[in-house]
Amino acid sequence: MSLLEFINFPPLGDERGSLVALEADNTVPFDIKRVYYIFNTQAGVARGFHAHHNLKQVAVCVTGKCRMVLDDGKTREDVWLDSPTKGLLIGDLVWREMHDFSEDCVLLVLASEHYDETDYIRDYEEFLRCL
Ligand code: T46
Repeated sequence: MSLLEFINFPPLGDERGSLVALEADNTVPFDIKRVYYIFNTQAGVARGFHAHHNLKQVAVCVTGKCRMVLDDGKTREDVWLDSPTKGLLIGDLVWREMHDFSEDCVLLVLASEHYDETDYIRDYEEFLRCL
């Protein structure tokens, strides 16, 4: 089974343009406790390189693109997030890296929990031990 679980957000809108609605427990399969976005990532910079003990997230590039790598300790897969209607669901205990940000990239992330630094696993060997 693939690690890549997508959520296709239906584009709403009309002749004026498009709109995407992200709704907790509906288009997003959890209660959203936190929203953050990553922008202005400098050329050649990669981010992430960690996993979480207890955090579900949906990531979507609302503009621009970046390449998301997911790794569950057995399989490593990557995907371009390059559409404001393409969400990627990231579950617990999945190592993630973000690479190849376009200059205009805005990566929006919806999270199931409040920010908690103790939830991060930032060492890959420790991540493997947690599985
Ligand atoms: C993830 C990927 C996709 C906060 O204070 N509150 C927050 O909610 C977040 C997300 C971060 N921060 C602080 C912690 C650091 O001082 O912002 C700084 C940058 O965070 P970090 O280095 O963790 O950023 P990324 O891009 O490596 O990872 C982030 C999320 O932290 C992470 O949960 O899954 O994006």
